Amino acid sequence: MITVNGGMKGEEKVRKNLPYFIVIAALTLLIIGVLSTGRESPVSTEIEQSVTKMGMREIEEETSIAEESSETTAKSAFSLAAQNTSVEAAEEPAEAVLATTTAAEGVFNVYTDKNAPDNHYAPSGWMGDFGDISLDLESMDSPHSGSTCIKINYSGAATQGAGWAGVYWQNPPNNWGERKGGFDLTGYNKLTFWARGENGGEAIEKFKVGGVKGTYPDSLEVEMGPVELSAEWRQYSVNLSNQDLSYVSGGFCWVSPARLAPNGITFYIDDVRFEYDPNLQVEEETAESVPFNVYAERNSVNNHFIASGWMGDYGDLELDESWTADPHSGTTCIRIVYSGKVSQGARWAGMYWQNPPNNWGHAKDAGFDLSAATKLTFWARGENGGERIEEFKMGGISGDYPDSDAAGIGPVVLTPEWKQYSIDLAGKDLSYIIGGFCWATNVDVNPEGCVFYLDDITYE
Ligand SMILES: [Ca+2]
Ligand SMILES: [Ca+2]
Repeated sequence: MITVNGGMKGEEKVRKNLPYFIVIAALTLLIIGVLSTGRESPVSTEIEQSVTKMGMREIEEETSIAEESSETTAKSAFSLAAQNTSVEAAEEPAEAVLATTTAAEGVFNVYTDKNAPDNHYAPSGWMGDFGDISLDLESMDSPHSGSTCIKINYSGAATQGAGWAGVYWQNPPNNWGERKGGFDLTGYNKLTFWARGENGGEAIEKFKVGGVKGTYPDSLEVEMGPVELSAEWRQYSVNLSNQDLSYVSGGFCWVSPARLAPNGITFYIDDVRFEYDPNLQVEEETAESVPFNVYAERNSVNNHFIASGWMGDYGDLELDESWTADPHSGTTCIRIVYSGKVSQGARWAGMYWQNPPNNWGHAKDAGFDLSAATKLTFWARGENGGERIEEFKMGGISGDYPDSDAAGIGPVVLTPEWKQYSIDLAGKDLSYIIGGFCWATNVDVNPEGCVFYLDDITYE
């Protein structure tokens, strides 16, 4: 399981505030539209129309927007679904819809095309740095099907300070589990979607089905990722076999951290739908294949652990994971400065690469099964040579959900040239690894501190 780097504690708050933000934004747009042009808002995405319909009924009645708005939204299936929900008729219609689509074509659409009559969810759930997101539901830029696809730009600018962003496709729109909604999708066993990046190489940390909490929580939460998109359309699949699909209000979701979009990314999505595949097997929890990187390059989607666990005199440490001078591979390596100033009085310092970030053993179902690995290799060099690292290790984090084992080497005296080191993992239980890599040293063997570099930290 991959978890978004940082900011997750703020997710609930942002979620709760977000609908009001969208309502206010939609109201503003509508008023501006009415005042300036005498017509409805020029921004005519379905999300805003749906919000208008659901959240601004009083205002609609007071102004004369209502007729135009309902005429427009009547074309959108999820607005109809939202109206159904608002009269507490959620479950029966959902089952009826399921039966119809199963018999007719075996698919249940989240999105196929702008104004398609069977789009069942609205991309209304903007999360995290929602100001970093722009979303075009009717992009005509080489859609995979029909005349339109969804175009998403994520600037990665961390406008709200969360450091991540994402969008849920919800039913009814803006429902974070406070209201009954969604669909009983029992009988479907996978979600498929088509995606492409503007240039290729865009990384999305995860796509999800379900996972909305609240009073009426989704009956499942399944994640897939990370995904590195290609410039050509490609179909992706989320295996839902053996999952409880009896209540799905969050039909589809993408979430990604800003660190994977340092210069912003633009990507496209089309033909998101639930399907039944009679040949699909239940997905076993399988070990990761090797090589498996802890770190290879800055912002790489293949970096699987985060250097979040600073220990001892953490105030003595500086970390730069984008160091461009003389990397071992690619264009970047890691530079670590240990000042040896004993800022916290510990006289030692160290750093864990964790999954998810800051996981000291409290996170359930975290980390990776690295049973396929027989060694952990990494490249290191010292600024001057002679820097002494007391221990390089993996695993060893305790807690309620601890690492399944630990292994290490040391002390290691670094050379000024890159040199590869290896930690033997033969015979180790690597079935649950949350602390992917670690180093530690102390001021007694580095009285003036030290500067050293790491690159290509890899399970093999
Ligand atoms: Ca389409
Ligand atoms: Ca590198």
